[in-house]
Amino acid sequence: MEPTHSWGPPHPEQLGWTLDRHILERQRSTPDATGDFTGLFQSIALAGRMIASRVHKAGLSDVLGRAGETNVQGEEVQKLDVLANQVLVRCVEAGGHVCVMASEENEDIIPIPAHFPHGKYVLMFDPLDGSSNIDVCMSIGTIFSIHRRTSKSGPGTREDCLQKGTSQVAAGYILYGSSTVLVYTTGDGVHGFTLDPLVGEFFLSHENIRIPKRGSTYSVNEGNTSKWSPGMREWVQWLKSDEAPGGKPYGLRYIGTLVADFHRTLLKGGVFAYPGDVKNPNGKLRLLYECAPMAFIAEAAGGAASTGTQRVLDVEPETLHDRVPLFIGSADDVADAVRHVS
Ligand code: AHM
Ligand code: MG
Repeated sequence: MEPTHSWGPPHPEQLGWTLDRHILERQRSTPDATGDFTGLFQSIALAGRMIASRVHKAGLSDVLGRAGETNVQGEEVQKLDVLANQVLVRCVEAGGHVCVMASEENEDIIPIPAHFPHGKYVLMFDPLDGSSNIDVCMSIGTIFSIHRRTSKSGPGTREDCLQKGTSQVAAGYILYGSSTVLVYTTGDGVHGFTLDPLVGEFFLSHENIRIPKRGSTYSVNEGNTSKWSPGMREWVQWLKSDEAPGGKPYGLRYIGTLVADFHRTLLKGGVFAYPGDVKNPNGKLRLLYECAPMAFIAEAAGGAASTGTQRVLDVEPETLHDRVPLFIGSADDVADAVRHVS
């Protein structure tokens, strides 16, 4: 049975539409599918459920606070960052679906131990996005990006990871918010699933998400205004004026967790920006673990993602931890941003 409507209370017959079933239907309709993608996805969803369970009782177990290290980005690592990273690696490495992984938290690639088979996919992730929000019970998330390997066989390489966003075969995120929601795309349709924590399954809740062509909110850390370029300042000033599209100022919404800010933008429209500034010309967000996967989702939902001068999906990564400025969301709002900042 095809699901009959977009999100809202599920039709009783849709109740059996789990994430597993959705991915399996896809596998059956893909000639030559081996089940590897399905297996990989099941491992990611398992990791998501495990992380969600830790996140939702974080205050009760000893997982809040700092781990006492800084990561490759020079940022303080939180205990939950470490835990989420380990959970993802352990859930995926043994499946035989991937040949290599890379994480925002690890300086170099994460090899698959030699005693496990090496598969045809490459998995990259930000295990816990929005770290600064962990200790204050705000929404946080996991972002993932899947490519096919470019090397022939054996252990995967750094080059397998350094692929443009356009080569992604799938991307998604898991938002640990008031509900846990997994959103993914394989490039043709964006679908959202909500975790029923008692059943322990993700159920289809947001079918074929389309981002509105234009929104009425902007999402940016405006505390950085003094470091912005004149074009960036002009754009935000314009959005806050009666000259803004719609004839009235846009509203400001900023959580400080990309997954949460992007999820709202995806469902309601508008624009999220993390621009470059005088100190950090490429901004803060990482191409491989944050910008490219979100750009893949945005475009598949009819939206857009730009660095201000280039389509995010066309950026060639040079290193595992490259950063790029990000303007993402409704197509018309992103076009306005690019007009001002480029
Ligand atoms: P993280 O992956 O270490 O948590 O950092 C990325 C986060 C994004 O989720 C968010 O959009 C951004 O950092 C917020 O940064 P700022 O606090 O500078 O506004
Ligand atoms: Mg992040």
